[in-house]
Amino acid sequence: MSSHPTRRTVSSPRRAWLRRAGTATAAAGAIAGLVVASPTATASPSAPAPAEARTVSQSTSSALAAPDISLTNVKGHLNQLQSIASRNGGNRAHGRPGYRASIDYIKAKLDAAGYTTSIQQFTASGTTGYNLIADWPGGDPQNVVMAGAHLDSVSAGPGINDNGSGSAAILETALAVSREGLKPTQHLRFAWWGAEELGILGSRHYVNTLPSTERSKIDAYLNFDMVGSPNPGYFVYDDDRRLEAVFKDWFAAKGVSTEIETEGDGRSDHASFQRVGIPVGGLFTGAGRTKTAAQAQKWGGTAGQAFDRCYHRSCDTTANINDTALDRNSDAIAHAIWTLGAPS
Ligand code: DTR
Ligand code: CA
Ligand code: ZN
Ligand code: ZN
Repeated sequence: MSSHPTRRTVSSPRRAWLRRAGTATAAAGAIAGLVVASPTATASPSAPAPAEARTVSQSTSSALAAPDISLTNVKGHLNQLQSIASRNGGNRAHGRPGYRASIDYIKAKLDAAGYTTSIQQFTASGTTGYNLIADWPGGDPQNVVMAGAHLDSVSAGPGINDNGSGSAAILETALAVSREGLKPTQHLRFAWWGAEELGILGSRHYVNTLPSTERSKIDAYLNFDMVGSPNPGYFVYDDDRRLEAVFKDWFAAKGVSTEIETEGDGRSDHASFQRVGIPVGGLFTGAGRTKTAAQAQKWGGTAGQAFDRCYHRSCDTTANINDTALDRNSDAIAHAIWTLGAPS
């Protein structure tokens, strides 16, 4: 959705950690203090055996790297969201049964993985909407790292890239946190938003109804809206330079060049957090804009064609996904959670 809210910068001592984090390397180095224990809950059936408890000593020179996020698992979630849409009139839009079924699917996975989940109701266009909030128990409650994605589609189609891709990628990252029994220093919170397509309404409701004392604990909000576009670009939000660096450095280490996300200001759920001064970051693979020849040169794909020709159309199905882009972005999300989750 396009809107350009006035940005207010709210300084907060809690966000000093982000400044201390410096580059991603420094933050990643802090991960050495992580303690990893066997998960308390039953891991999801597709999960490998739980990791044995082990303490990563402070002296560990290399940071505790995030695990590989399985593209197969992420696409398994997309298949489920596709089936839900197919069983519910072809979409997962706000106010339609397919949206609530999508919420229920994701909540069930998180409950089984040991998350503390809650469904927040709100009204939009005269219909009940739902946000799903999932907290990973532990970590410093005064310092929260959030990752979010809108779960609603447009009414025209199943919304698999927009935004099943972001929803599935953060779901699988959250499940990996559980499988690894991660004990991050920061408190981790994941969110799936309703009614983004109506105007970023679900996340706006969440932020507007969050007490200011709770808002000030959120040190970073990471947004993932369209991360598997079929003719992908690799765009990184540039709203906060340290959050931007976490992603840029990771892609650079993989030999993938990135560009600054330029069409996003106010056009997705990060705007709800940005407008109250919370540092935001995120990833995007492109929507209706056309890929240039120069972009095709560095990223592959087709110049002169939209990043996602099925944007907001009925053809935004499981066939409308680029596997390499979805896999890379899922792994980048996990890297950001492991890095930002445990600054010293
Ligand atoms: N508003 C999103 C799609 C979108 C368009 N530009 C950006 C930039 C950054 C994130 C998302 C988007 C939607 O249609 O859901
Ligand atoms: Ca992967
Ligand atoms: Zn959309
Ligand atoms: Zn979207």
